[in-house]
Amino acid sequence: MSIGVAVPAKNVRPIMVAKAGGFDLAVIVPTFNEADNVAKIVAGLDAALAGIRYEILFVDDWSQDGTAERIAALASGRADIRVVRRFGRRGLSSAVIEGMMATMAPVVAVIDGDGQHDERLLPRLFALVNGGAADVAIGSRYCENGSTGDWDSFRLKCSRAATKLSQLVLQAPVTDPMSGFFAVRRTKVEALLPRLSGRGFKILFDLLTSSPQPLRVVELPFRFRTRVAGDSKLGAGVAIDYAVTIADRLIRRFAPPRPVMFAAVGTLGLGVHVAVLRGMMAFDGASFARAQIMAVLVAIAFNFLFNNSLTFRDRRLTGLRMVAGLASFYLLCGIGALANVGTGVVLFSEHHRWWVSGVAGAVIGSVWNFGASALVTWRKR
Ligand SMILES: Nc1nc2c(ncn2[C@@H]2O[C@H](COP(=O)(O)OP(=O)(O)OP(=O)(O)O)[C@@H](O)[C@H]2O)c(=O)[nH]1
Ligand SMILES: [Mg+2]
Repeated sequence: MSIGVAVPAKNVRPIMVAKAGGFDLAVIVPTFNEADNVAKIVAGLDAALAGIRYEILFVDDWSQDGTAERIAALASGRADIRVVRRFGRRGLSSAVIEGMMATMAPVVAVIDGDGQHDERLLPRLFALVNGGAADVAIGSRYCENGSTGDWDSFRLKCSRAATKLSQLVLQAPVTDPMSGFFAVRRTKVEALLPRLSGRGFKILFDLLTSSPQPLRVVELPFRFRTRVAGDSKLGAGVAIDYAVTIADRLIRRFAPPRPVMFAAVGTLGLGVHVAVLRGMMAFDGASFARAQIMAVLVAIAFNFLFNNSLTFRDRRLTGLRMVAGLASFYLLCGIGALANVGTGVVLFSEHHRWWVSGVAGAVIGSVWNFGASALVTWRKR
């Protein structure tokens, strides 16, 4: 297994030990319970990639069927096979991203660990990216001469529907945006990293829809093989994750600018405020003061949650940071309310026009809330 130094073993090919990290291509192989498949994958890649300086990087999510042990045996005495093992983690997309970031090779490719992708296509995918003809080169099941192989009609229909749906958010037509078989320049992925969702199964789709400029894509056909050993990890969760990703991208694309979104959330928050106030007074018999205090607290929390998920989704707070963020948002909105009342009172004492004073106070308060929360609660990190 590679530790970054030359290993003088019999079966090490000389080209691989010339320089630690001197690979032109890293083939990322995500695995989860693929023990009976990994040897074939390595043999297939070795045969297909002769003449290219490549390393094979497995990312295994703590498989319990001995996958990592089999990989270790294959890697023994070879500097060009490594495994990244993740404990307590699952997720194909995140596994692939972490694999890509664990190599210094300028071009990274992804191939399934169950033998369904035709590794003989890899040299051409590599050449397209390495030579600069494409940002991403995809092995496609749906372009001319491509094939999904022996899928039953239900799976075919689901895959076709998902592919059609994806066109809603793709910037340029791609026949197989859900392919798990592609090559890409590593620095491209690095640049897109902060924008990737990293969720779910479809890392290629994530990459294509995260780029502000359309990526230059070339697709080459291949025939999807039937899984021989091991079990499929496709399930209902994958479909749900996919739907969430599409919704996420639609919101990202059509979301109005931040201040407009903040104002829209604030307007909804006003509705929540009135509903809580009315509810507490009508059903709980609370005094106006108590109901108003409760309504303010709930409305601020509502605004915080929605702004966190929508307005500042790119700086979204989670876990403990979310709790601290809510506290700071309460504080800032409190100051905003004082600014609101203060402005109103001063204007009213000068002009005696109640509605001008009221609206001016509200505008000042809202502008403060937006500006201060952008700088403090959802500050750039
Ligand atoms: N590291 C890691 N790998 C995963 C995970 N889920 C799936 N994989 C691997 O990703 C590849 C694709 O998963 P598959 O279950 O084969 O998905 P598929 O090819 O779309 O479906 P089938 O045609 O039914 O095999 C395989 O090599 C899996 O072992 C995961 O959570 N973590
Ligand atoms: Mg598979």
